Amino acid sequence: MSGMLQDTDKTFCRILFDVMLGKGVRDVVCSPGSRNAPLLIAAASREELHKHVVVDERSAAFMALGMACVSRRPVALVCTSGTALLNYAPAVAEAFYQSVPLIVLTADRPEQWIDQDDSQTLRQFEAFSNYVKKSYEIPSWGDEDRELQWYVNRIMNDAMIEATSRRQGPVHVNVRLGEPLGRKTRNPLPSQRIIDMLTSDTIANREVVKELAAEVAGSKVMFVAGFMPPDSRMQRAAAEFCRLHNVVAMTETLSNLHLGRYACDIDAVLTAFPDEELDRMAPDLVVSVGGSLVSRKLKEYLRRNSGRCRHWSLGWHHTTSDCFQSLTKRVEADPARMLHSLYVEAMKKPDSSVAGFGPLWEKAKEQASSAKRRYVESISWSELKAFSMILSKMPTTCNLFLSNGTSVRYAQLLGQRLPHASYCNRGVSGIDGCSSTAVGCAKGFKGMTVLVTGDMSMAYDLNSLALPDIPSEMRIIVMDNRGGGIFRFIRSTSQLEEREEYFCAPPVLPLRQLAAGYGWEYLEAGDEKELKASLATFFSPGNRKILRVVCDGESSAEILKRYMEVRVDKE
Ligand SMILES: Cc1ncc(C[n+]2csc(CCOP(=O)(O)OP(=O)(O)O)c2C)c(N)n1
Ligand SMILES: [Mg+2]
Repeated sequence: MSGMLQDTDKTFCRILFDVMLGKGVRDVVCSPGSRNAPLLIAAASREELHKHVVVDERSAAFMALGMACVSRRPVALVCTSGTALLNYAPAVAEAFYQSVPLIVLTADRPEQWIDQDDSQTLRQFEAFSNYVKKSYEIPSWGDEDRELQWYVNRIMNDAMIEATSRRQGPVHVNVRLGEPLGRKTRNPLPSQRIIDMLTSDTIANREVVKELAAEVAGSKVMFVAGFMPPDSRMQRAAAEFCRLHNVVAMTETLSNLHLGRYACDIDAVLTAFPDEELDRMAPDLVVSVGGSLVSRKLKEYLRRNSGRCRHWSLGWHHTTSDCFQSLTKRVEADPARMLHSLYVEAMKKPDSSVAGFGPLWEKAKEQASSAKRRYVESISWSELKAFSMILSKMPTTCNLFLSNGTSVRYAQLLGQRLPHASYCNRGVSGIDGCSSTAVGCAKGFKGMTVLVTGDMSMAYDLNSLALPDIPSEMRIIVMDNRGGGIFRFIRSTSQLEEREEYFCAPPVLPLRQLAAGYGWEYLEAGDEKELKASLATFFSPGNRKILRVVCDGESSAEILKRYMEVRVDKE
């Protein structure tokens, strides 16, 4: 998108301007200064932009306001550091209350130079926080770093979406810039990704939906579902959408979607084949619903293939959430209705060139699942074994509450037989209140609620046992592997000599005594035979029960690692 003129060598500034152009900005009101030199050069080198140079920032901002009022397009403002930006304040406040989109770009010094008696610096970040829809900050370092370039692209897209969506208004982007400021380049910059925002109003237009559905029909689609409460409308919509031959479903346990043979065992299939083979099977369109994902493998896979893939996120988000680094559409509308509409239209025009995509994954999934199943059947006493026994015996009428650590991951590996509903505190994934949240869930459900938790999480939230009126239909299974077992598994900590003392940190957990004190029946199992015997009565109605399952943490982590290494044999 950068024109033929020489551009600033500050890549971040070039990205900011290219995203603004892609999002429809045509006018920039520029005020002179040195700190903002890269921003002024970027504006000057873009022929598509009309530049208006105004020295007095107060008038500049009011003039921009007037232009945006009449053109109904966002207008950008560029000024230098220091008091310059404070002169924007009256017009920014007026724009906020008139709901006019102004894109306020202010140049700033690198963070380490703020409040250091260097000239023309003041605390700029969030200077307009009461009068803008959102404040952003661009760092002064990492101009060549691809991840930071993705970040700048994403936040500028978000800034433009904020300014122009729902009730419109000004946004503030504070751009930190280090010296040298006036250097230029002729190196081309790849064209910038533009993220579209579609609201219920946009998709009320049938032509828009038809166009989107045509794109779905012609693409290799991966449907990805993160955590969601159970919802029968969503269940129906997802089930029909995933019947399209060009769609593969990656639905996590916590999505509460039950798609039977249409769903993949996510971690099984993504660990059963070499990366190159999986990359050859990569989708070109990801359609996602729900919250954050448990599966690190799936996130890594989609990020690795982000260059060749578009991502449409359906549902309501508080910001531009670009987990797979390939977001191209935020569809802020009822996701079940959207999926249904896409299905109905896509069904009418199936595209044979992508019809093999679903079956390709289905075959891979079957091969992977059976290889992993054979492995699980072969293993000795371990957490993986214990989980497979527990989940196969748990009545499907139960609500399952999982704690963070490995519990939520094991359930996903082995969750083919899904319970009535599955929950976990995955909003921010803390181990602090899992048991208390599970008690709350039990209070809201007439049937049985089963909490499966780790020993550290249980020890953390012992107060949960003292909560009032815990229903008798509550069950707690504590997987006792002597502390944070996840740290014996994950790459970053598993090999550290500090691991056991500083990370796993086995807790003191006198569960038998606590159970007696708080009026719970107590069971304990340390091998397959004992677990089988405990499970025979554990899920029967009656008293509240706690089952402690004792496994060796180290060998369990090894067995889990080996599960991840089981590959599908070449035919
Ligand atoms: C409040 C809080 N503190 C720390 C963490 C980091 N953390 C994640 S998992 C974990 C260990 C959990 O151990 P446990 O409950 O025994 O489960 P396991 O890993 O053994 O399955 C810790 C400390 C966190 N998620 N939340
Ligand atoms: Mg543990």
